Amino acid sequence: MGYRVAVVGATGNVGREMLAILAEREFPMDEVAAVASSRSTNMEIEVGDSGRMVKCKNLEHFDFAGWDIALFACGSEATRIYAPKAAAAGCVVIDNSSLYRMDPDVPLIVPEVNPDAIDGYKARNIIANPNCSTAQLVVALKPLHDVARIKRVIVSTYQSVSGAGKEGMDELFEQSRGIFVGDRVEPRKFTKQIAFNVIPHIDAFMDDGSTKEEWKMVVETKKILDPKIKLNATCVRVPVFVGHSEAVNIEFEGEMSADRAMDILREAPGIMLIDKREDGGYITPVEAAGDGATYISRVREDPTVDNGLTLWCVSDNLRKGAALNAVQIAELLGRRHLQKG
Ligand code: 11C
Repeated sequence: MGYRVAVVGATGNVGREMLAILAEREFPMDEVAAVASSRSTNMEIEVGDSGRMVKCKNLEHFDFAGWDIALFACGSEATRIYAPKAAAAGCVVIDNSSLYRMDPDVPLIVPEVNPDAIDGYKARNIIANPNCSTAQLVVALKPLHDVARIKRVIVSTYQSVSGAGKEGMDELFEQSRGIFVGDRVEPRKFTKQIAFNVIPHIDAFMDDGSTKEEWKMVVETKKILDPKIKLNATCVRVPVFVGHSEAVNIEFEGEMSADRAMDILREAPGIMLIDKREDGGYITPVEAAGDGATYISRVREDPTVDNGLTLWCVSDNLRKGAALNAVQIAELLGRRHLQKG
């Protein structure tokens, strides 16, 4: 006996990945519903590469009663209206938007990092999925923090355009093409030209001069991993289609050599350490795209502080950063709270 699972926002970048990952991981489903806005009603979409086709249902009229789990990937506006309805109907919502992440009654979960926090989900019947740039960072930090306690993290991100949805990907493609054929494409989704450029701005500006993407990395890392960790982020959009990269500088309370860190990371869940200290002996986003791992490369000591370490961290932002993490949360929920059969 399996679950009845609804994917809300099924036609978007993350929703499609959610369907694909449910199929790939053979999540036990008796039924899967692809739910989307009225524009997509009756559109046929494939569940990953399974050959199984489903017709999109209209979110406005979808009855969540009798559905066990809803994976939401439809943005904050629709989530604000429909997630509480789904939760009230007895369906557990796993939400990919930022809406509920900092709600004290909503667990914010990365299964490799804070699985026990899921037990609090019953307060609202909602579980939050973190921001993509936070998810891969805490997977990398957790095993090191367990050994030598992290005091401070300085992170610079190199975030792909798929983080801004299909429109972001289309803009990079069309602008790049336009530059070659002499047909200028003005920025629409991004504030400046993204093709052959980098933009030090993701999400809205905050009063202190940081951006909301940077703020999310701070507060989400504290909620998931440890409120005592101090973190400063600079988030940058780069002309990469899929895969977020991060240059991470970490200051520990205890000793942490590069060799010890590599031994720890090699054994840690969700991590692939690729660090050959030679030409090409590291991972780039092109290689991480389509995969579920958080890749770590370029591990080295930082001689400018006591117990300092620097590393490079790359992951597929649509997978570990969104859809895969959501499906892993569903698996954890199934094991701990919603056993079937
Ligand atoms: C980006 N990280 O790359 C964002 C996308 O809070 O879930 C995800 C935003 C979020 O633009």
